[in-house]
Amino acid sequence: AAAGGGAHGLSFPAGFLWGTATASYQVEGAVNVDGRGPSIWDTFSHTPGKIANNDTGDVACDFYHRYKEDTQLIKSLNAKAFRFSIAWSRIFPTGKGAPNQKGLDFYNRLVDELLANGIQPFATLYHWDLPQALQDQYKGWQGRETAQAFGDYAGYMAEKLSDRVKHFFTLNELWTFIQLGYGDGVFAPGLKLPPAELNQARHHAVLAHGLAVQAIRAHGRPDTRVGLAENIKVAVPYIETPEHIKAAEIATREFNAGYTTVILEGKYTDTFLKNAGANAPKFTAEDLKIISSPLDFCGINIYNPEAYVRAADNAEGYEKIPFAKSHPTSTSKWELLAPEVLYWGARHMQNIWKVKELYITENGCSGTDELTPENRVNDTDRVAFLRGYLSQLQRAVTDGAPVKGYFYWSLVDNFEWASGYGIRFGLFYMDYKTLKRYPKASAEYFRTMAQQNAVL
Ligand code: PNW
Repeated sequence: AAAGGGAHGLSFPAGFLWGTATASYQVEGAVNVDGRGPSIWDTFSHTPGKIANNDTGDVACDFYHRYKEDTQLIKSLNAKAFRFSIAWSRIFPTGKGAPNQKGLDFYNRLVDELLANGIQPFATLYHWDLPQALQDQYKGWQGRETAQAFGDYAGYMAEKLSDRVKHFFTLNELWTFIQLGYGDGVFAPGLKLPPAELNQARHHAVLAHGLAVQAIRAHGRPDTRVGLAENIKVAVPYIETPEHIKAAEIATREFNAGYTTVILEGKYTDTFLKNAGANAPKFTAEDLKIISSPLDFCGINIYNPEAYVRAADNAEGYEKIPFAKSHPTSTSKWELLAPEVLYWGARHMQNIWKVKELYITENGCSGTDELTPENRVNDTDRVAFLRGYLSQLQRAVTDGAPVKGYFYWSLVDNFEWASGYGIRFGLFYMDYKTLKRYPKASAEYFRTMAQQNAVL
């Protein structure tokens, strides 16, 4: 057998970490249990017309009570890592002030259960369920105070969990919760802010990331490691020649100017500031230093390319090629399928920003999964997705990209935000009436890949 891999297939290096991911509001349920405070997603999902079918996360997958059963599912996949998120309002019901021990105890139990089963916990501190009190008091991310409160909460979590949790992520997908929540109004808190205010909210989010990095360093054990989990907007070179690859790097840097680029470079790009003009965010040099606090690793969530690009003789140095109307998607219409995005996402992180350690913190495929009378789910689309995307990831690693692990989104079908329960990403099918979990064909596929450490 090849080093660390199977006799057949495309092998990964020994020690490559296989995992799956979830997020608190999408799976936990138990929203009124043990002192949890309300979050903006409780408010949003209970506002009629905001979520498909008016679904809410009130019960979700009841992970709060079934985490032991789900730990066994993770184990059955041969996964050695699990990425989950902590509900801020379980720990600080109003976002700050006195901590809620019962909320902390849940994450203590979860972490202990994972470790007892040989699964490394990777904890995300913010996956969009902002305490409602911070929305009411400070207008959420529009207020600089929210960034400060996040830093304090992050430090507290590092102090309490870093004896057992060695990898923390600050914020999950800044682009998504800022753009969709404060710009387009389709995610909580459902705002459509004008550009200047949107830019300021985004600035507070990147600032919160930096403050959290510093707080985790200050309060965590010396071996605590911290990174970001951002859905980097990837430009894919439409032909893999040096000129188009260069163009894709230029484009990727600009696509992420308000997020990953400012975090990793410590400044907003000239083009970003020029385009924003009078609407540019207000910030200090000290802010930029905090925002760009050094990281131990980067997590990237990747599903689809932002664009295919080609080199161009214009001021930008690149040109987007519009997607064909017939470009295939998963059942999520935004998820334009392109396996090579995983290759280029990893390579850009390495080539543009010299990142030394990377994890794919999310990647997954939504489908129309149905349970057959024999209790099977024949998700051939997801199996094809995994083979295609993982082949490209294996190519990236073979070419030297420092990718140390892969987390499939998601372990189980769950509350898919504004799409409710109708869109399914899981390796396990959720029967929402009984809350029984059933392995899909893709679970068997994943389990074999993880076991052989190779794409098969
Ligand atoms: C990510 N878009 O969300 C999130 O991190 C997960 O919580 C989510 O379940 C997963 O991807 C699948 O959607 C996104 O509209 C939601 O471009 C929407 C978009 C992107 C990412």
